[in-house]
Amino acid sequence: MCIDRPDPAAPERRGKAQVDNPRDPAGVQALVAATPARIGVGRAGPRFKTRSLLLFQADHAITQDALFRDVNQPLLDEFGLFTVQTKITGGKQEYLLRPDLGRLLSDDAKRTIAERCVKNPNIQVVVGDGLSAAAIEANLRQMLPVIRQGTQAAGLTFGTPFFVKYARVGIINDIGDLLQPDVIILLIGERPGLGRAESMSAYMGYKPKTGDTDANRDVVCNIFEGGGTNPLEAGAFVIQIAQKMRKHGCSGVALKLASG
Ligand code: B12
Repeated sequence: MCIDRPDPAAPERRGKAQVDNPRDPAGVQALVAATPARIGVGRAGPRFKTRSLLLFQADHAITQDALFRDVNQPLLDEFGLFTVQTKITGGKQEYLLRPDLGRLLSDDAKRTIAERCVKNPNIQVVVGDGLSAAAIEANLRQMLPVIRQGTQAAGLTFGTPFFVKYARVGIINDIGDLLQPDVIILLIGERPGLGRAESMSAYMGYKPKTGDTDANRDVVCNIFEGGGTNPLEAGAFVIQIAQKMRKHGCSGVALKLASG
């Protein structure tokens, strides 16, 4: 006897209208198919249907997996990315509770980066796990080569890329202080939504340094295939932004004001 239920999160089981006896079945189905939002789910008395509840729980599990898992080491090896760590020492639990420590490089990390990386590149790419390992795994393979090629095609120098474990966006400042690049591009996993774990962001800053805030940064967000910003296009786009930053000598709000 098999007591397993089919996977409620399987693509073919999503996107089906569950309203009982709708007046316009095709209309409800078209609405449901048009969005990943949980609409047209029907109800069992005042409660969710079992199917909605199971999908909700499955999607929550996908989110937790993306958040608590480490980025696949062979992927980092494939791109020759060495790993350094922030000041987080107590695993993901501490990472979630202490964003301030995720914005600072450990002393070991500072030493390793200073030893292994080219100084003063035009473009410095850094990869960080952030809030989703799945996001890095889904997009890095496509996006990193495009950034590298785009940098070379623009006649710019490409710094030594590396991986930061337990990273927050503010880590850009410490790296800027150490390597003094023109532009840092930090590829980092976004906070996962329910069932949507593969969304990556590229946070960028011009000559970042201690004391800079998000007002000094720009972000290309929602990078994923099939509905988000395509990673190949995003790779080309971040190079355009980097060139704009270098032309105007600034980033973030100042860049908006300078470039109109
Ligand atoms: C969480 C979040 C926030 C939180 C951040 C709080 C915190 N300490 O974590 C709050 C609610 C404060 C916030 C505010 C804003 N946010 Co917000 N945010 C997000 C969200 C949902 C997740 C970000 C994430 O996972 N980051 C990765 C983790 C690892 O980073 P972190 O180091 O933990 O946290 C930093 C970043 O999240 C960063 N950040 C958050 N939003 C923004 C927006 C910009 C323009 C920048 C440069 C940085 C930034 O601030 C945190 C502290 O440094 C994204 C949605 C998405 N799809 O990414 C939107 C998103 C990034 N935010 C967005 C916007 C527009 C804003 C605001 C400008 C809104 C406003 N008009 O005030 C402000 C800017 C605040 C700022 N930091 O300067 C947009 C950016 C669109 C774009 N391409 O420019 C997004 C994509 C949402 C959206 N779809 O519109 N945000």
